[in-house]
Amino acid sequence: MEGSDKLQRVVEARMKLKARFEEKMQQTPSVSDEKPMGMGVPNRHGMPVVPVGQVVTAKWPVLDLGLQPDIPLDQWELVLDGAVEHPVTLHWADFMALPQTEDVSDFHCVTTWSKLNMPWKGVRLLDLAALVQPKETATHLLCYGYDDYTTNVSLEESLKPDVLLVHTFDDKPLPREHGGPVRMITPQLYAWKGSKWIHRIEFLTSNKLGFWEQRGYSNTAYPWRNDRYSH
Ligand SMILES: Nc1nc2c(c(=O)[nH]1)N[C@H]1C(S)=C(S)[C@@H](COP(=O)(O)O)O[C@H]1N2
Ligand SMILES: [Mo]
Repeated sequence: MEGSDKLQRVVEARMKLKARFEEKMQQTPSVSDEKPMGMGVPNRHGMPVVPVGQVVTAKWPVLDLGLQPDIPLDQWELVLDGAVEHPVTLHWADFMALPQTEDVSDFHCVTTWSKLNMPWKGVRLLDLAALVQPKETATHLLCYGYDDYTTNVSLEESLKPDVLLVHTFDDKPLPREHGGPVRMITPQLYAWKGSKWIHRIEFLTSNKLGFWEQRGYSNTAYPWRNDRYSH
């Protein structure tokens, strides 16, 4: 099947990159290092700063598993379930009726490109969590895309105020190739932690690995610690 050939190639290319970085990683301080690794300060202060090993791009590359699902708005659903008090399935109008947040943030892909100052609009994960109320025992999220992608994020990271489920980029609907109608963004983590075409967020009581995490990508994925792969 064409789709699975493409997936195989994507996985192989990523695994090669991982092998390449493993040696480099041993030459750099560990993730427990206190100091952020990169130029400038971590996070945003209006300065174009970039984490170690990243190159700034003006273009916006497209990365996927060889499939770009097409979800009409009237069929779009967002399922929030798992370890929560009030599981819900949101339809488009429900989602758009939630508090809307605008933010400008950076995007760091583990394949070494960073795109800076991206203007987004969407709903804070925090606001979605507030809606469903995670149980005391909830520790992580597993996010599912319509393309069967999955990625795990710790609850504390996901609740940061710049973690959004975005529907608008640069005042226009988020293009399908970039995960529209709705994708998640995780500006303080490598971008694979943000599922494109997001369909479901499952709250977990223990960590579960997502697609790339099962293949050796980092659980934590901190760009400012060069924390690309699990070790
Ligand atoms: N559903 C889904 N989400 C995904 C991916 C994917 O293949 N499928 N790729 C991830 C990776 S590795 C990155 S860098 C970003 C890429 O987003 P972009 O294609 O809009 O640049 O989406 C992330 N989210
Ligand atoms: Mo990526």
